[in-house]
Amino acid sequence: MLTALTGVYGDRADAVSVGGRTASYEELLAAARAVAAEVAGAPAFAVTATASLETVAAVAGAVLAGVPCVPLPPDAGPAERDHILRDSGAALIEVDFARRRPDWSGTAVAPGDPALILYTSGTTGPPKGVLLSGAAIAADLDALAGAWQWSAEDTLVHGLPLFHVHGLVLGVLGALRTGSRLVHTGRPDPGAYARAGGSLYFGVPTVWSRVVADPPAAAALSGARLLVSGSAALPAPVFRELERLTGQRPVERYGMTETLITVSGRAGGALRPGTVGTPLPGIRTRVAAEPGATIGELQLTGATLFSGYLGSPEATAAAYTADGWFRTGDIAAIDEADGAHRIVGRASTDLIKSGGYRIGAGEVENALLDHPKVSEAAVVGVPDPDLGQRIVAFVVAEGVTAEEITAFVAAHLSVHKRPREVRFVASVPRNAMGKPQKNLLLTDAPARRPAR
Ligand code: MCA
Ligand code: AMP
Repeated sequence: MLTALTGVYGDRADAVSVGGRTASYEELLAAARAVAAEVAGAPAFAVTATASLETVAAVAGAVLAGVPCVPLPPDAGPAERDHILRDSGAALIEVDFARRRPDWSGTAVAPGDPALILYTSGTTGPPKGVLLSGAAIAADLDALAGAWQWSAEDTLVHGLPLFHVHGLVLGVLGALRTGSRLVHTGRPDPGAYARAGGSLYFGVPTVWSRVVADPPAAAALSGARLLVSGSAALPAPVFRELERLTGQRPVERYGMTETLITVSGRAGGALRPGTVGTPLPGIRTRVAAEPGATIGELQLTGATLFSGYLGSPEATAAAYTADGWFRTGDIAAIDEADGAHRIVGRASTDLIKSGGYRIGAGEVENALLDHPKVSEAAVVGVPDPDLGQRIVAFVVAEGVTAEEITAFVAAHLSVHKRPREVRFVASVPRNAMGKPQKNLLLTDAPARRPAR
């Protein structure tokens, strides 16, 4: 794709702009070829995925060389970083955007080969590597280009992290596949979105909620062609405020790291708050509801699905039903009249979505339990107006402050996995099996001051 773009728009000096630095497709291709030359033949390679041209070059280089890239969250603490590097076996490389390696001649890449390995949390245990093939990514981007009428005429603007599907697959590879200009704002701030003058904008609901809280920034987006929300549920009031302030209804779409984006509203189609549209071409969905019920687990099949969890055939098998449908773990309803999908919630409360980030309660609990003063821990996501959910940790601990506990988690895991609130309790209520009863913690656990 990048090679083709170079032929058509090679002299577009501002083809890709990230955090204020710009590059033409030719410059980006040269940097990507240097990466491809360096990693060719390796099983995988890792980069610290800062919001930078280097990360864009690394991912483009991975696709060229047919070697999967593992993007490391730049704020990942040492434990998370070590786990990802050890589990993937990827060597960490430094990308030098200015370096030229003309000796790379290219290899034949099979579309089914993994292009990315993205680490994502389950309900328990450390994050798992999700293998995404070039073919799945291409199928998804082409389906989305159709649904959103996304083309080389567009300027895509976003400021999302470059180590997840939203910012990296849609937000970088999507721009390179459609040939739209890309402006990455560094961070997804309303003011930066307003100044970027794009036609197509991506954001998680927290970003859109911050945009509507800044009416002049929202008004500046009224000239855009399409505002797209995803990664978590967009609250209906934010949807309505966006429409009021920008004159347009946002398109909502639904996806997962394991499935890529599978359900979406259409540009020019009916867009209703609380619905995420209909399946993209090539995707089939069903709701596994109990007899007589209309809501149940959303299950799906299609060409955009992952190739498995790295090194975990059991976990991969467990993610599918006996008849081969992927189990999303999301509870959904499908409108009988128009097929619009509504995501009602998650089957497990142990997967938390905060600011669009997916966080496993078990991973945070394990980090808390590593603290010598913490004897029990239970982590929950509680509703939050800005983040959707915020992480609250209930701990049994003596002689340690909430700040010390939060700092301890931050030293192990990514910043966004830190509890926003630590509540000290006398004990964690458990059922007969010893499993924490988290609903009781939220309703009636007595708060207790920590003993110093
Ligand atoms: C954060 N801070 C904290 C804590 N957490 N301080 C103390 N205790 C904590 N627990 C700090 C931060 O470091 C930051 O400091 C400041 O508080 C503000 O943090 P926050 O409120 O989190 O705001 P933010 O940093 O601006 O983050 C909001 C965000 C971010 C920008 C919306 O959550 C984000 O980028 N979300 C996107 C996630 C995403 O891309 N998900 C896609 C997954 P300082 O200001 O000093 O730095 S892919 C996916 O879901 C699928 C496939 C799909 O459908 O898309
Ligand atoms: P991740 O693997 O980080 O991509 O997180 C995937 C999860 O995000 C899904 O299983 C859903 O719970 C949630 N999600 C993504 N998009 C939406 C959406 N538009 N509405 C509600 N939930 C969403």
